[in-house]
Amino acid sequence: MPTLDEICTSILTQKTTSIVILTGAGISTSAGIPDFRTPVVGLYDKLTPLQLPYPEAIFHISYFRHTPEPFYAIARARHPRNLKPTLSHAFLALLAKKGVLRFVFTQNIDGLEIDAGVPGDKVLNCHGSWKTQRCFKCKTVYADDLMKDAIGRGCVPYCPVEGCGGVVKPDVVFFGESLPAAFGEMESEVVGEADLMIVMGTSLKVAPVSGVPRKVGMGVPRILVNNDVVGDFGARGDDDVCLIGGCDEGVREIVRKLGWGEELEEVWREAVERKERVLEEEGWDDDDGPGLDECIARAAEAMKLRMGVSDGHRRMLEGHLAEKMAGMMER
Ligand code: CNA
Repeated sequence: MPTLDEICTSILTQKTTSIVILTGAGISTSAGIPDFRTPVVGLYDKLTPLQLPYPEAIFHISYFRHTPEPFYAIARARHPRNLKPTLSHAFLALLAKKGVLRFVFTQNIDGLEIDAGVPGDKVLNCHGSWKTQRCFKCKTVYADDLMKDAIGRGCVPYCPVEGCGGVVKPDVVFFGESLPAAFGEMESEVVGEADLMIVMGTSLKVAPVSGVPRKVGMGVPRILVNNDVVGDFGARGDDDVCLIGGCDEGVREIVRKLGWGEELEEVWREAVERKERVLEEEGWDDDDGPGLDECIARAAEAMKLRMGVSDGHRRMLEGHLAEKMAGMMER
């Protein structure tokens, strides 16, 4: 059985040189951005006052295209640009620096892997990213400063192209949209080359990305770093090592065994300082604007005023998307 010690020895002796990683919202919660599904503190439970037809609706393209207001009402509090990388993001950068990182599939849209220093060609944002945006209708790119302004005011931005007026959408893959073609390509290319798979901070509830860990070859060790056991972890018996608990804590345990603790702290400190400089240059301020709970409360009030429209949408979507509510969500 490959214990964590044996896996770490294999990395240190350069027998393990092709680590493939899959990350999710759990690696960014310590940066202050809630995940989706953790009870009470996760976004889905927090959204209850908005009385959405189902929580995922806020990120479902069928809902967003007609009712983008809830998304933009909470965007100020969820916008990832004023966030700093966590220790777990720095761990990915450290693996790259050590030359053992093959690839990172991230489901996150916050861009913190790149901010931490992971080379761009080693990361795929499977669900897109919030760094750019365009008109949903005519696809014209929308300017960053206009987006920043709209998010700051909690308003829905619309396309300025004459005769268009479509709603602007961040380049995030909403439920109901296709993943970038690069996902299938990279999955075929790198998963078979993995000599270690690490899965961190994901419920593995969103297909098709949730299938990646199952595609790693039998006999290849898999490490799960997560608050709970997810997917088929444990089913491969000896090949699965589950570090159940916080991502940052799990990472500290791994690097302690590798003897890379100090180096990790340094990579992390540099990444945070780099991001702080960028935020200062761009004029993002951690403390300005309402938090998520306040944004939701305000949006709930505003939606009450236009309840007729919301009820209509709710009835339509409840019928149209009922099957999406059960079990796994597919992009
Ligand atoms: P999820 O379904 O909310 O699951 C998160 C998982 O991480 C759960 O199993 C939690 O128990 C676990 N978890 C939460 N916090 C920690 C922690 N600190 N340490 C260890 N485990 C933790 O989120 P997934 O990523 O699995 O779902 C995919 C969605 C979430 C993607 O489409 C993302 O775009 C979306 N999302 C992204 C962000 C982000 O970019 N930071 C934030 C929230 C949601």
